[in-house]
Amino acid sequence: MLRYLTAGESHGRALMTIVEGLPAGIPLSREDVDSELVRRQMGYGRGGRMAIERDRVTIFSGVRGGVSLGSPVAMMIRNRDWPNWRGVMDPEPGADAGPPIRRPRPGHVDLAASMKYGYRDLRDGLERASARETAARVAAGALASALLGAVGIRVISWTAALGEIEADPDTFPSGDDPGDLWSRWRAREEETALRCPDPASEAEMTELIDRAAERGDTLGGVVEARVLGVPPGLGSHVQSDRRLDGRLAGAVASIQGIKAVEIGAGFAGARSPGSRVHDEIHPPTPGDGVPSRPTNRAGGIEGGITNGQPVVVRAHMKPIATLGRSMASIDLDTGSPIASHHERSDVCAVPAAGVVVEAAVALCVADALTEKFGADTLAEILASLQRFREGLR
Ligand code: EPS
Repeated sequence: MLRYLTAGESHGRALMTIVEGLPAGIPLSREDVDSELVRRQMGYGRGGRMAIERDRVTIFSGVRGGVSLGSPVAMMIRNRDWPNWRGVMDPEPGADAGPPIRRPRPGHVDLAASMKYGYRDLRDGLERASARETAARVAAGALASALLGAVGIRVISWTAALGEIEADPDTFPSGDDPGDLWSRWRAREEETALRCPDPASEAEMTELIDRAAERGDTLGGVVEARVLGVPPGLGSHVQSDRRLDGRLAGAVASIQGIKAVEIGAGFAGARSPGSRVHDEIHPPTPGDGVPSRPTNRAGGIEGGITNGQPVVVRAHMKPIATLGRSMASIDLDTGSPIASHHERSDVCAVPAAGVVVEAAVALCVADALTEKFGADTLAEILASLQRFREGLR
């Protein structure tokens, strides 16, 4: 129902996205997108590029007078670094692209893309594989979040671990009111260096980043995202590609650097007996047709369908593949061992990844929402959702 594409190279002229299937009638402004782009650029541990870029969107279509039209929304984010790369990245023939990169970096797309596409210059693959592309995903996700926000669903995320340092789960944002929790954490996250709710762990994490930077090394971590106010009934058990857990895992694992995705208890659940994993079912609180659950180890999804509990997704990010120092590699011209190519890069982008995970999750949940409750207008979705909730009581 709701789908999107992105285009653009990291050091090309711009990044673009087209979002198709966004219902009509959603209040939407450029500022709604820009504020998400700004959040993605924050966080200790980013490299020189973040000092250059000031991501802002231009909306070309699908929105009129601050309201979505139901038609495709086309958006563009200019790369401010482009003038520095014009010669290297110019689409026109005859440009001076400079010497080709022939020393693949372990962990990056370099080697695999050169074998698949026959690239001679590894830049032909790395430019598109770059996590710069996530700016366009975040722009697309901001539209999905506007739809979700209009029906009372909020997506939040935070840094749960960085390198070997785990934040204390007791510090994670909690509360029953999605809007209130969302705005409280939004206000708090601005004061944090790493979008981590645990100040003691965050101090250790920033120190770890400093030490990695000194060594020319990089770090990964874990992001936790929660979808609050999500109704039961999104996704389906009837076919593999309709299961919401599979769709979420696929969307999140497709983010640059993400190597594992957990739903709810995830990895820990696999190591525990069923009696300590499955969430017992208790009668609904009066006035609410949704049976209550004293725990939420399922992460809000059972059988591929939301059960009315918050959806909990954890994304595990590997360390950035571009290091400030070299690793063993080969020269693709001679096949002989040589140190890998290294470029200016980030030390750690886990805080930014959290904002990207939010976008991916929002797009997935908004897609499932329109599937169940209508895809043409916001008014239709609101009415249908209200009828569904009444039917549960
Ligand atoms: C990236 C390498 C760095 C990051 C970039 C992702 O860029 P550069 O090679 O220009 O220094 O800063 O991330 C962004 C530009 C961004 O907006 O997030 C990579 O190779 O993935």
